[in-house]
Amino acid sequence: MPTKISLTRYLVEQQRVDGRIPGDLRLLLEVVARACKGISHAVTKGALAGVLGTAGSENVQGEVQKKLDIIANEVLIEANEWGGHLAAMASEEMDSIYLVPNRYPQGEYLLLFDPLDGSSNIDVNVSIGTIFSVLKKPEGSPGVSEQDFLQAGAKQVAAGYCIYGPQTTLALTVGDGVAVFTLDADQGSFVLTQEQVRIPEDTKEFAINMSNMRHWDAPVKRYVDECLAGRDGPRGKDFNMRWVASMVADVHRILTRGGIFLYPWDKREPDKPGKLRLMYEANPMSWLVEQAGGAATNGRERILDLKPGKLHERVAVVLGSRNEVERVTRYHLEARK
Ligand code: P6P
Repeated sequence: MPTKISLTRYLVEQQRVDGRIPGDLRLLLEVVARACKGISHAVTKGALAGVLGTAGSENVQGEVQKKLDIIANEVLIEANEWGGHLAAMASEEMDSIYLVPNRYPQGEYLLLFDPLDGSSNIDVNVSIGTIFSVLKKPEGSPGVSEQDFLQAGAKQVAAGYCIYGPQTTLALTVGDGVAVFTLDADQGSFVLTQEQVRIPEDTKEFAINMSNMRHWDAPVKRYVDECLAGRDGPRGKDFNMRWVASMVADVHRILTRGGIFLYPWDKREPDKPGKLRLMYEANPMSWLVEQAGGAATNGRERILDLKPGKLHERVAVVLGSRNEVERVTRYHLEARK
């Protein structure tokens, strides 16, 4: 029976091996994982705990908040605010940043999260998840402001998600590939179940919300039309389609067996670059995908190179199997000629 490697042991070994995980970052990641266990417990109880349905409020995105959105947000705030490893937090569910209260020691890290991604799936028992991203507070900046969070995704020091599905699974990168941990309910701990995840460079599976087809830009329409044309079309092979409408579920599938995920700009809201949020959805997912050998762009540019202007800004996302993402980029460049 192989030795079970817990998340704690993995992080300690990562810390010991090359100092990639300083003590405070290791503590941060263990606290986030513990918070995800608490969220998983609330999600799993569902109707039995009266946590389904809407909370009767809206978030900064103007979206109706589900009770579990608020619960997940509170669990993450309460778990992380006292440890001394954080300077501040930012959440999809909060208009402005959350400063660690003065009664607690301040740390050097900034934690950003979408506490419960895929909320439209909560009440219908489809996988949802928590997405998180960790940045370092800029050196020498007195106090903490929203400006300190506005760093390109390439500056992340850790990123991951926890998917609440048939298993509760945590995917994590600190820059040394992607490791996946599965929650062992008997032990109550995350156990390493996959290391050095690799996304196949090619795929036959695409993920996009097809109901928006009439709103897409020409390059995206061209790419999807070619997938739909199958073996009789220019691609010479048949494709399959998946759309869970939980980014964590679609990305987890891509990390597990390859694929391409697209949430492109569309003309429903032409002044917005896309639906998904750059800082706490696209950036962490893009780093995970790149660390697993995939690619992530906004259709034209590498997402991790984008300099954010606002905390809750949105971005178009094309990520997954490298050769497919590069094809979409090529189609955008050709369309400009
Ligand atoms: P649509 C969930 O609300 C989310 O932010 C992502 O998790 C998901 O990929 C996308 O939006 C789904 O959007 O327009 O298909 O409901």
